This record gives sequence, C-alpha cells and structure tokens, in this order.
Amino acid sequence: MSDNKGSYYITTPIYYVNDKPHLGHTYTTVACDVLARFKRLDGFDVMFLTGTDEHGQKIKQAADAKGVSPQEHTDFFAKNFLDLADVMNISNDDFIRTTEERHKKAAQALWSKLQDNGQIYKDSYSGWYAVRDEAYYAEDELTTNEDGKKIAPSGAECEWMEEESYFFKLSAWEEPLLKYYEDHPDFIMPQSRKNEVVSFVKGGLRDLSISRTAFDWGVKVPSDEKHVMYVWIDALTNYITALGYPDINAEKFKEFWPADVHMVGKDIIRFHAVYWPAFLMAADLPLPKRIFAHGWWTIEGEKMSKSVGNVISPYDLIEKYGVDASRYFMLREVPFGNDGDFSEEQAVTRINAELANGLGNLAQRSLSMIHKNCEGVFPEQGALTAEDSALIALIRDDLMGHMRRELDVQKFHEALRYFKMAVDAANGYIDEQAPWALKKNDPPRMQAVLYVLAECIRCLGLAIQPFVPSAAEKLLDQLKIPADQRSFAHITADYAIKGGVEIDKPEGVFPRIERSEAKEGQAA
Ligand code: ME8
Repeated sequence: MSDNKGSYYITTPIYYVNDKPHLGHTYTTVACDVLARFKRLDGFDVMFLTGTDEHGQKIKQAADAKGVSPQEHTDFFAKNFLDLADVMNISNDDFIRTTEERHKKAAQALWSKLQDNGQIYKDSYSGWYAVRDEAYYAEDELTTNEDGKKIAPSGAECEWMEEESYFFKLSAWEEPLLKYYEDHPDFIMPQSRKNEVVSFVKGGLRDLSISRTAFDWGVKVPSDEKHVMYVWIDALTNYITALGYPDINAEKFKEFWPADVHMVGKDIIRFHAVYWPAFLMAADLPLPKRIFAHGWWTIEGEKMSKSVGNVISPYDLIEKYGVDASRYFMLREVPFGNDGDFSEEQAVTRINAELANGLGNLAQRSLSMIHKNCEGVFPEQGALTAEDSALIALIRDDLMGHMRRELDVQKFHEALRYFKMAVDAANGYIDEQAPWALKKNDPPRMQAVLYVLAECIRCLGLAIQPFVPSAAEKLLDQLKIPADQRSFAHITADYAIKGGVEIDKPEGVFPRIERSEAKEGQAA
C-alpha cells in the first residue's frame, strides 16, 4: 500500500542449536510472526528477524557428546529451526546464524568499538558459571543441593571457573541504566519483569567477563586470538548484524535501528534488558524501544525445556490440529506475559469452540445459504436496520482499533478476545435474524441479512490473517476478495462485498478436532 506508516523491526531470540526446537521456541517465533504480519497489513515497512545462536561451551559440549565437529552439529540443528519456521508459516525477512561471516565481522566490530571507547580491560575471572544458561552467577544467587553442588536460580548446575578474561565495565552503567528505565516506562514489559530488572540493577552491577580461553568455539577476540568472545556478547550483536552493522550508514541500519521490539522469554530478560542496553550505550548506539519478556509453557508446573526433557514437539501439535489452529491456540490460551500449563484438553476445547464452531461455522452457514438461496452470487446490499448497522459498526469500524491497541502492547490474548466477541456477535445476529425462516416470508430481507453477514465475514477474514494466515487466505478466496484488497486499509465501506459476484460451493476452513483422537495421539 502507498500509505506507509513507517518502519517496524521485530526480533526473536536466536535459539541455541544444542537440540531440536520445541513448543517454547515456536511460541516466541509465532508471536513475533503475528506482530510482523499485522504491521505489514497495517501499512508498515517491516523487518522480522529470527535465527540461531551457534557458539559457546554448551554447543561445543553438545557436539562433543555426539562425536561430531561443532560446525557439523550446528549445520544440522540450524536446519531444524529453519525447517520449522517454514512449516509454521513464519514470514521472517532474514534468518541469521552466528557462524556466518557477516556476523563474526559485526561482533568483532562491536568489540573493537567498546575497546576504543575504553570499556574493556583484561584481568582474570574466578567465580561460578552455568554452562546450561551460559551465565555467570554471584555466590549469593546460588543454592547448594544435597550433593554439595551449586545450583543457579534456573536450576542449572554451576561450575567454578578461573581463567584469564577480558571484562566489560558494566558497573559504570548502573546509574545510566536506571535512569533509562525511569525515562522510558515501556522499555521493559510486562511491568513485573521491569520491577525484577530494576531491583537487580539497584542491587549493584559487577563488571562482566566477556571472553573465554578454555575452549575456542566462538568469535575470536580482535587482536588476541587466544580468547573467544563470551557467547552472549556475540549473540546479542545479531540484532544489528542483520541490519548491516558495522556499516551504520547501511540502508537497513538507518531504516530499522533501533528495533521496535526484542521479544524474549523471561529466562533471558537480564541479558536483554541489562547487558545489551549497556553494550549499546557504551558503543554510542541507540537502544531498542522495547524488550518484551513473555512467560513459559510449563508441563505440570515445570518449565518446558530441553534440559528437563519434558518438551512438546511442535510437529505433534501440527499433526493433531494443523498449523493455523496451533498458532491460534498458543496465543489465545494464555495471557501473554504469564506462564501457562500445556493441556491437550484445553487445546481441543479452545480450537473447537472458537475456530470450528465460532468463525468456521459462521462462514460455512452464511456462505452455504448464499450459495443455495441467492443463485450462487452475493446479494446486493439492502436497506440497513439498526441491528445490521450495529453489527457492521462493531466489526468493520471498531474491531481493528481494539486489535491494534492491544497488539501494540503485545496483548495477543486480548486482541483475540475482541475478535471472538465480534464473531460471537455475528453468530448471535444470524440466530436472531434467522435467514432460513425469512426465505419463505421475506426473501428481500433474507438477502439483506446474508449481505450483512458476507460483509462481516470479509472484515473478520481480513482481521484474522496474522494469526491464521492459511485459513484466512482460504476464506478470503471463497469470498472472491482480490489479492490486492487484503490489507487493513481495505476494511472500509469502499471495499465492501459487491452484489452479483459469483461464489463457489463453500468448504469449511477450520476442521473440528475429534477429542478421542487427540487423546489417543497424545505424545510426550
Ligand atoms: O536463550 N516457554 O536460546 P534458547 C516459552 N540463545 N518460551 C520458551 C520456553 C518455554 N518453556 N523455552 C524456550 C537462548 N522458550 C539464547 C538466546 S538471544 C540473543 C540468545 C523460548 O534456545 C523463549 O523465547 O535457550 C526463550 O527466551 C528462548 O526460547 C530461549 O531459547
């Protein structure tokens, strides 16, 4: 569309390639995909980045355990993430791998910039490190288990580490960070995560060890090849590598930096809301506009994770419910930001109630009636009653405003709640107006009612595209909406359904899930 509203840059975390992706990774990526698609349809120029985090001790250990080289290992698992993005209908504009040359160049450039700015010094590190989290911990953050092992708050085992290391002067950024959080109240969301970060920073920041010498699977430190960069400084840089950094005059960098949203899980909020902004300030670069940390999918209350071994494969979900219904369920079920326990039972209930019986049934019964009783063409718009106008106002005039407002603060579940209310209103309207009864006594009114329904389904089909792209496409195809009339700018009277347009015999777009099948097929 010509009415460009500006640029929008959204990122997922880059995922560790120590194992295959699970539902948790899919969740973050789908959430970002919905925002990216929504913004594109709303007239923004969007850059959506995802990718894989391929260096560090954890990946090296995973490769060693399999008896392959780290590069072979990362090539294999990166492909798993790429394939899944394809299967889940993810519309990313780029996929970054930290083993790519463009990335090594960017990470080294950022390091050199920090060094030139006097932010890095050499010393030696002795302290606790959790390979599983690739994170350093202070003694007072740890607990001791029965075997005497030191355990991080995440549950990861820590080991004592002593080695020569370069340090970043993180302690110098305590006050500037606190001021930044205060001046930018929406920088860290949701509020609960912000409170957690502020209290962590107020507790005092210690300088951060940013290089390792015990292994060499990483980006080499410029001018000291004995050291590789700490995997988090390497990984965080990916967000600017993809825009062309270190060329800050690159077109993409100028258009898309600073990012609008870095979407992450709450496990990695500290890296994104403390270390990353400190690195950026220290390198004289602008800070992202928002870090949104969502909650976890849990299984019986425990975080779903590769190391715990309680993961749900996204492929199982897709096999049972299909891609669109899986995407819808993930974002509808749990208030975004909170944790949610995964349940097959709830998935089936939600999908059947809101997709099969809700939008699916609305479309199927309305279009079937048009096909059967209006000679297979859309009727002309008739005189509108107060009920007709109220429904059209709700769906064509008001719905997008609500969805836009909720998605701008990452409340996917609220945006979908408004959508469901609109579908319920249309289903209520069809029951009240009973066009099947009007067929005998008042055919012109039947046609007027069916017209209102067709127009409402058009607007609903357009609005739901970001969440269920394939199903929405099928629905819009059945409504004969031209491909160049499917943006949100077309949700107006000017592009309303035209009487006389021929339609085909409609086909359901959301199959009902058989409960027993879902249960029988239940997988770990
Ligand atoms: O942390 N529920 O990679 P990672 C919801 N490489 N989301 C979950 C989840 C769960 N149970 N489990 C994982 C890393 N996630 C680093 C990131 S970024 C510069 C580097 C999602 O493979 C969630 O987004 O451990 C979480 O933050 C991310 O996967 C962690 O992926």
